[in-house]
Amino acid sequence: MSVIQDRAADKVIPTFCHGCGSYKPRCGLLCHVKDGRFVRVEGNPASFNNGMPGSTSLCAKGLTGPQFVYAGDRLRHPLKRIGAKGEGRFLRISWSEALDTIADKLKETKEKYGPESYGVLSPEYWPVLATLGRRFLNVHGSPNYMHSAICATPRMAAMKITVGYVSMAPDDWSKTGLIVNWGANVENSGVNQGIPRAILNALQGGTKLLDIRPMLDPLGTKADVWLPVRPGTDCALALAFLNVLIAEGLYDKAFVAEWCHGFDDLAGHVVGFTPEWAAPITGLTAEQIREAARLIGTTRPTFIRMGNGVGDQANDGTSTIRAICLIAAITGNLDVPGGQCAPPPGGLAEPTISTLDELAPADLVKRLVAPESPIWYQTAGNWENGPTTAYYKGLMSILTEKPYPLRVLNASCSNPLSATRNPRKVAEALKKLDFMFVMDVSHAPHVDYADIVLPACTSYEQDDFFAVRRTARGVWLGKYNQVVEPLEESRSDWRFYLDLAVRVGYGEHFWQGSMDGMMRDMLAPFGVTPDQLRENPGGMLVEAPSSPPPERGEYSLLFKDLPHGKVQCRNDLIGGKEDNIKDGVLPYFPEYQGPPEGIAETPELAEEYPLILSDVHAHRLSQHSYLHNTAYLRELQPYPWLKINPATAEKYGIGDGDWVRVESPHGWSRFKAEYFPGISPEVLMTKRGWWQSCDELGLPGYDVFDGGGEVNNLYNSDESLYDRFYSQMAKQTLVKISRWEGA
Ligand SMILES: Nc1nc2c(c(=O)[nH]1)N[C@H]1C(S)=C(S)[C@@H](COP(=O)(O)OP(=O)(O)OC[C@H]3O[C@@H](n4cnc5c(=O)[nH]c(N)nc54)[C@H](O)[C@@H]3O)O[C@H]1N2
Ligand SMILES: Nc1nc2c(c(=O)[nH]1)N[C@H]1C(S)=C(S)[C@@H](COP(=O)(O)OP(=O)(O)OC[C@H]3O[C@@H](n4cnc5c(=O)[nH]c(N)nc54)[C@H](O)[C@@H]3O)O[C@H]1N2
Ligand SMILES: [Mo]
Repeated sequence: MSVIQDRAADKVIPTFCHGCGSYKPRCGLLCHVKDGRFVRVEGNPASFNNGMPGSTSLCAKGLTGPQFVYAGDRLRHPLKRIGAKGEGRFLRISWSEALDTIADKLKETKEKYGPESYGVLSPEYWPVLATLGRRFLNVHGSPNYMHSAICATPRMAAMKITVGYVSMAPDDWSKTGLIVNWGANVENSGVNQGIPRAILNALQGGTKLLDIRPMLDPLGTKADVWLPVRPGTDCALALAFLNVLIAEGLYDKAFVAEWCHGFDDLAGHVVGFTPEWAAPITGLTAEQIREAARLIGTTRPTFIRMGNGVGDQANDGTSTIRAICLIAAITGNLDVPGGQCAPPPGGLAEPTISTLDELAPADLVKRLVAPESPIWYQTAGNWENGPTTAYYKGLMSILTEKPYPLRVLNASCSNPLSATRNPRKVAEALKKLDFMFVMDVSHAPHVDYADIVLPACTSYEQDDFFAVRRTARGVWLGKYNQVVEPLEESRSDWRFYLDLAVRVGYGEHFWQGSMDGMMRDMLAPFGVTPDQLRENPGGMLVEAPSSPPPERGEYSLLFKDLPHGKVQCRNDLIGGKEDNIKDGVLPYFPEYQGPPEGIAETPELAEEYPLILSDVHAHRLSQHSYLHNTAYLRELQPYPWLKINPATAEKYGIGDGDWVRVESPHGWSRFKAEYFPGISPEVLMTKRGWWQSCDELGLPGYDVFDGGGEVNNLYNSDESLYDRFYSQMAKQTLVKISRWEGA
């Protein structure tokens, strides 16, 4: 490990940040240690990922690394439950007893109920779960890797089935004529990683910006056009854009003739979806919609950045992304410089573990308890790293026992009472499990339902993983380094998995517990060793041998896996095939379904619940539902907030900063009103995940059930409404509000 000396610190250790979702590229850090304590952190100018070369910048989350390590709610010892589930009474035990208990239970339930009775929660492909966790499932014989169904992969799949590839940001934003920021939160999700700066630079150079998000976010204030679409109605907007583009001839006729399958049928399909049709659904005016469509149709090249706010968390998410991809396609923007760029051909991906699939039984996918997408779609070419069960539906199998119940759950690195919908139902399911173990850094609410609890160390207390960024030239790789000793008995997630595998008797597939063996295996495809990475603390670029700078517009290659080798305006890949609910077939053309509850969708309900509620996921002052325990961040974001238009607030007698009782047809939670004129008077927005307390500031955590601060308590969880291709769940509902008078 490289150690750089400096005046104030005893040593300065380079490593990488974990703070923007574990699956995202990570910023390079220099961590200052004094008297064995992690005291300060700054950006590593030698790193590849802090905004621009040589930058020492970090975001607020990155700067609070030391507070995260020494937070008061850290788990410090292995525990076993002695009270009732949910009660929170535990007894301290040894690591050895904890590992033996879990290993015995896994062996016993495999024997008694079959290996598929074991499920692993992994809403976003957390690296340790996507690699070691997946291998463990394969060796054990269970397919039940439980992905959220609402993080990125539904969006990626919808892109692949429509245009054959998952688009990425342009190599050079200055070549882009129009950026459409559609449900992407670039000011928050990865703020220090260069994209906001690249966009602002492009705008200064004359690039236009169309921002499609319900709230006026910082980037929206710089936009040429901001469309405050009603949450969950993007599909109607996209269909209306297609209507205008086609009706007004604003499409690339040569591209359409050569590369689009079923364009005339699509044109027929969208005839009725006029801006006048979409206006009362989306809350926009027909003129706003028409003008925005013309902007897209007349500006080349256009790049549409689709984020988690569009497609991933709407019941018609697949149709929405299909429609948006078709907008990009027919306007001739697919894989042109500055446009909807494809990733480099071939090349290298994330470091993973070899033989992941080979270790799995051949019929594994057929045993999924609740397939995230239809089993016919879950093939090696389509999945990220193996078959997936949908998170919420999988948890519900515990209650319904259909097609069989999960019996043992590994609920580590994820928080099922806040990540998905309907925490009450989820808690019921957790209570009914035979056995659950949780490895976490903090005492998250689901910990109280675990049989065995394991203390995880933070990324600053271990050196078992890599930072990664895939670029057009190859893959940047960096090695994590241990900054300080793990707190008390906390351990790395990687160490835990290797040790567990050996105890269950799977050692031969887990390098007999050797971390070095695992790392060498993961790095082998890149031709580098852990030691080489240690010598390059800012990271190193591994050039992809088979990928020269990409040629843009190689359509015969890009569309080669699509029927007819063309863009699917009429989707022959999924159209007419059995849907994932198994009571119908998937549509050939994108179809608007809309939120389960909405002003236009359920007008009767809107009489009692007149306001629309939705939320953001990424926030620059938190990571998922945690980091609310660190003082610097909590000072800036002290309470579960509710952005509300002042006119709406005044109508209901709610002052700025008042607590508000927000009640939907499914439950009630409370938030603090934040007057915000940049939101439609009929829409309210919040952020999910508020269970954590901040001991240093004496600020409380909140319950995840009725009366707490959790927005997921308010949404519809009816599985029959979920997206019929990829199980996306809506995060929009109708609510009524009043001032909350409680203490
Ligand atoms: N700081 C920080 N960074 C993170 C994370 C984090 O927790 N904190 N998490 C990581 C993870 S796991 C993910 S998935 C990514 C997500 O990162 P992004 O894809 O950028 O997604 P979100 O934060 O979900 O933001 C979605 C945006 O869409 C808007 N939006 C909400 N509903 C709608 C809607 O119905 N229609 C439209 N058009 N817009 C809508 C929201 O206001 C928000 O601005 O971020 C990653 N990076
Ligand atoms: N309403 C609504 N719900 C959403 C979203 C939304 O936009 N709106 N977004 C969805 C998305 S995109 C995602 S990805 C999911 C995310 O859902 P989850 O990944 O389940 O996120 P968290 O609830 O923050 O749970 C993460 C847990 O990991 C713990 N943890 C942190 N670091 C470590 C570590 O190093 N090791 C271990 N073992 N544990 C650690 C934290 O303390 C926390 O308890 O949420 C989804 N849920
Ligand atoms: Mo996510």
